[in-house]
Amino acid sequence: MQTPDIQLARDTDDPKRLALYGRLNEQHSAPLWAVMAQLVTPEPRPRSVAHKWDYPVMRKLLLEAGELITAKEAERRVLVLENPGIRGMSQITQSLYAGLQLILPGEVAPSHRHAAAALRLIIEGQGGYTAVSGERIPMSAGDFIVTPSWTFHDHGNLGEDPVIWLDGLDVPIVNLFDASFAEAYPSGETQQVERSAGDALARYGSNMLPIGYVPEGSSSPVFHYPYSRVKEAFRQLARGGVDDCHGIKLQYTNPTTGGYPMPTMGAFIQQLPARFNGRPYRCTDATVYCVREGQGVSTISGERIEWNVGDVFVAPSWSVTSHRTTEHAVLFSFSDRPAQKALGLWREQRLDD
Ligand code: GTQ
Repeated sequence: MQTPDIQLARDTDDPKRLALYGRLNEQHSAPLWAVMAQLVTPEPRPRSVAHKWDYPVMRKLLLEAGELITAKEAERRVLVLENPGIRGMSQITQSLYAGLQLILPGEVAPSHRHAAAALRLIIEGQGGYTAVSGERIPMSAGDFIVTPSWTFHDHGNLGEDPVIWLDGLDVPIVNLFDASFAEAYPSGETQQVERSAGDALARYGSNMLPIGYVPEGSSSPVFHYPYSRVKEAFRQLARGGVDDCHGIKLQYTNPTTGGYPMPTMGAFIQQLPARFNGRPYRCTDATVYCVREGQGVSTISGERIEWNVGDVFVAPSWSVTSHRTTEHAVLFSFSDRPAQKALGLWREQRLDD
């Protein structure tokens, strides 16, 4: 068998040791002591870096793509957001994929399903929908939508304007386990509509459950988390206290369990009051933010990131992060927190100013 051309361990000049390393290499083996420090690090050493994707710039490029390729031809017309520290991997963090998707009026992105779970945060446009489990979920700006693993989903735009949203998928996690499957919907481009819009939200998301309901699977039976409900909650909560790191921060839940909407990805939304000067914080889940309202500045690992509505920015694992605002702002975010918690890996730390 061909020995791959690998970098031999170089922790020494001792010719005897180097000769041993050569013979180890021939046996597809290597000395742990030469790689231990990179392998078992005292704290996270992410290759991904803090970065912001400017919405007006990305929006222009996305609309340009809209003139060059149809949603049907592309299957999904998406600009992948690639972390500058790990280019070419289709990853925004070590464990997550993110992209900006465009559907033009009258277009359909054909139905398919895959092992990877997806979440969406609608950025702009009226009249878009995602069909999941026989229900067409209407998309409004600020809505959070989940597409659990292995559920058929197609997207469409019945309105008159471009519809743009942020996609988050757990593709790198699925591929870490070499557990990827995917297939097209067997009959036609769009799935059969079997339930009226709002059915799942009424059934499972109204502080009640159908009598005799038994949870099935590990994902939320609610696929749609309308922004109008988030706003209502924030209006009420603004009368109370504000966390000194996070402002008023809520996590989206599976209402039947109180857990995360999906086993691999968690999503959050936080309201930061005007003139908020947040205390620094870090956690082991690298976090992707999308600005929903307002503007502000986040400092991530000492780097200043100024943000406005629609911008997407990412904080790597364990990077010290703080948020500041001049005006009222709302940040959506998602991460692999449920996966880390399930594996007993998640840590967080509040730091002093
Ligand atoms: O909407 O199904 O950004 O399958 C990447 C892969 C979106 C989707 C993406 C996908 C989708």
